[in-house]
Amino acid sequence: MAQLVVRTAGESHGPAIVALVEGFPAGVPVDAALVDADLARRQGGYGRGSRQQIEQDRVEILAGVRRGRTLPGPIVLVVRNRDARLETAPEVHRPRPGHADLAGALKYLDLDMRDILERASARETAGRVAAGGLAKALLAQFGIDVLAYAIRIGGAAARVPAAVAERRRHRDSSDVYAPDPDAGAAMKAAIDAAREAGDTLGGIIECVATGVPPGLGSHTQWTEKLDGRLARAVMSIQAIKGVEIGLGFAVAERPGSQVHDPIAYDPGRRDDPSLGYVRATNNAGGIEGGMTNGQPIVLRAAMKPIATLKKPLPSIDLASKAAEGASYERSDVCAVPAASVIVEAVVATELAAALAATFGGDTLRQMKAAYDAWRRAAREL
Ligand code: EPS
Repeated sequence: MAQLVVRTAGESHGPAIVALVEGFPAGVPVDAALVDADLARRQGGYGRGSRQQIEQDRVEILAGVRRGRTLPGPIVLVVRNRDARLETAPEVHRPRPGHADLAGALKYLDLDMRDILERASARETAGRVAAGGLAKALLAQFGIDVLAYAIRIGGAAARVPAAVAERRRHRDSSDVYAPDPDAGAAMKAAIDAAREAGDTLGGIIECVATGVPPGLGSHTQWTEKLDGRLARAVMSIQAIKGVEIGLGFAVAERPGSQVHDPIAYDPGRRDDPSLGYVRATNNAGGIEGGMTNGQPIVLRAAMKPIATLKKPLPSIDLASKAAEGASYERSDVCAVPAASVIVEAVVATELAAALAATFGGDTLRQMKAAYDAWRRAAREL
């Protein structure tokens, strides 16, 4: 069984963004409407720019699904670009600080940075969100749920309710995808102020995965450690500059007695994902030794402000080397809400890959049988 892997292809203004999903178990029911709902959420969120008024992202399943179920074999997902004008899009000669422009121009010895930005663009994440929709469909079969939301935009922070269902309810009625109904106004005001200043704004996204059984990932090889895999997946999202799990950077300030989560056993909770091995705190964020421990996975990502500024930062013309403002066509002011949808998708994909690796990923049926057998044995341990 091949490892579950997602690859994408496509340029921001090319004909389409494509995702190739390999190693996905056969027999998983797939609902394209649910994928489309995530694609629509990714396009939305307060602070998005005018490109999203042009695009209407929908998934087309070109291969690997029949009669609503995944087949054995690769899956191809396509999201068409409406603003497809790759051949005629103007050349870009003034690199934007913070974007891939300058590093890419020097790497590929190319004065026209159009060739770089087209693939560096966050439009690529439409493919990762589409693939994440499949991953979520697999996880749902095992009662695993992944939820991400914006907890900070610029200086405005959200309160995070204890109940995950409450977070979801608030997020789904929030323009900024925040879990706190009282935070939206301040977050939107911060975005408005940045827009008026010709500036952009970043923030922090939190992601929680519930229903995750213990033992996903592995302590045996660094490449298989789930915290490492999640960090890589999330850090690879455009504009993400930091990832933390559980307490994250705050572990540095506390002694061990205030970091590690004491272990107790409650036989009444043997049917929980924790199998009854309860923890009063979850500072580890659900991962110990590179493996899930039965507690919810908690991860946060810091997103920098978007690099394309209406009031451009100082830059140069790459050909003449003369000082000039960086290129500007149009841009989002803040894409933190959209990025929360992407974090949710890539975390779901990594968890689906770890689940398939642990319980054998040829077919859903085989995975369920292996999962049930393991659970029975674990309860009797
Ligand atoms: C992006 C630039 C903008 C964003 C784009 C990411 O596109 P354009 O140059 O066409 O205005 O809108 O994001 C998307 C198109 C998207 O769907 O997320 C960039 O340079 O990264």
